[in-house]
Amino acid sequence: MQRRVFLLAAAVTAASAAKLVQAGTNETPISAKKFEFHPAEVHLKLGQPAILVLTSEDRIHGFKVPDLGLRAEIVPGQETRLALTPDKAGRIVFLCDVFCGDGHEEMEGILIVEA
Ligand SMILES: [Cu+2]
Repeated sequence: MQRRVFLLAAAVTAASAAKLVQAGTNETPISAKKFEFHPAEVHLKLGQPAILVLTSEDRIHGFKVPDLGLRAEIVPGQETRLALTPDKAGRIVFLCDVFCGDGHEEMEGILIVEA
């Protein structure tokens, strides 16, 4: 079954993204640095709009969720906001897709969508 994702905004400025934030939308911060995401495990609710607020502590990283067809770049000094509404419960891997050094291949985390 094909997953549907409502991508409202990718890599937009915090100012314009703020207009998209609606009451009840969960904001989840995720920070990136060589070679990890923190938190590496993010819990989302099935069917509930969420915004991932991505920041980097050191250099440009990527944030890719292959199963959802989502990706963004995380640039130091900026917030990258990704809006999504998970429509399927389960575990979804996210990873860095911008080569950032020797530990790049292990730089990943997981979205856990709970029903
Ligand atoms: Cu990387």
